[in-house]
Amino acid sequence: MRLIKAAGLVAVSVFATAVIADYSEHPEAIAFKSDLLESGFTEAEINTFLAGAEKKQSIIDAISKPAERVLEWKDYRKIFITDRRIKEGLDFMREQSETLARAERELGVPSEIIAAIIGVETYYGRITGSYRVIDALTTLAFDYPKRAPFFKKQLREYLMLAKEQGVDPMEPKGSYAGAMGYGQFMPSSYRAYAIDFDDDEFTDIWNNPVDAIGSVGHYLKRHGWIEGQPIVNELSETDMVGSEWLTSGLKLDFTVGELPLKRSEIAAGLPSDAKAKVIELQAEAGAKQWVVFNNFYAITRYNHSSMYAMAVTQLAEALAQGLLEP
Ligand SMILES: [Ca+2]
Repeated sequence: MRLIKAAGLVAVSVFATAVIADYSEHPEAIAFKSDLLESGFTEAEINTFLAGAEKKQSIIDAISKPAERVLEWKDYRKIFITDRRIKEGLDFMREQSETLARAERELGVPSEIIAAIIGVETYYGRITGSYRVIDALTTLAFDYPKRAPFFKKQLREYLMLAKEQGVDPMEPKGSYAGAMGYGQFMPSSYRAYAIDFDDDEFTDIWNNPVDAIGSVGHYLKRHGWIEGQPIVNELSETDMVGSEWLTSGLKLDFTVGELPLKRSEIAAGLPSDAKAKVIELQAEAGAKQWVVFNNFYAITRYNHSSMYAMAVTQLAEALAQGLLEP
């Protein structure tokens, strides 16, 4: 009798584990399901998506430790500003020169900035992520409470995107956070900002570099990129400002006129009411400062990090320079 009871308990606990592993039965998924029903999915569809999704501990481990939070600039920079990334970027820019030129003309964002973003994100589309997007988004929506509201929204957007595009949601792959394609767009950004840049009536930033280039340019334009304006200017040691001017966060807290800039060239011809701030990062030789402008802020809308925007800017400079060389 005892043995049978014990065996029964074991069976129950195995069953309970199995239930939690299936996202269609996960307690967190119940409210989510009713949201999706309102977005036009059937209960059977939703259950199929969620039951087919797998929880991945490696995703939770990865998101708990993004590079921006643990590295200093001198080490972060070494990941992105490399001979290889510059060389592959020049190849990409030559292959896609027509599309990049058209994006620059129509969207006002320089070719090398678009290329640099795609280069930093995915090595120009070569490494776009190996997790199934459905696994990444369900794991983070239901088993990572800290960001659950954000990832529930992204999961909903993803399923809507797949439906709109006629794509099986169990197929696409992406980063551990569910970012997809050349430019690593999250599902909500895909739906809001990706564009069909080759006019084949399918917006494909997963596999189509033309749509990806147009979409990255469009994203920056919609996030306030101003054509022809500078991004950043490095301050020499004698131009550096006092620490009281180093505000936290990414928002441009000052105007060019308010900052104690010692030479007018530092603001690169911007009007005195143009927004700006000074950031300080740890370079090889110690602390370094840069004054950053509107277009730097626009790049941080892609990834909320000064180091990210600085890496994109410096990679873009290296690419522009490389194109001039024979
Ligand atoms: Ca297209």
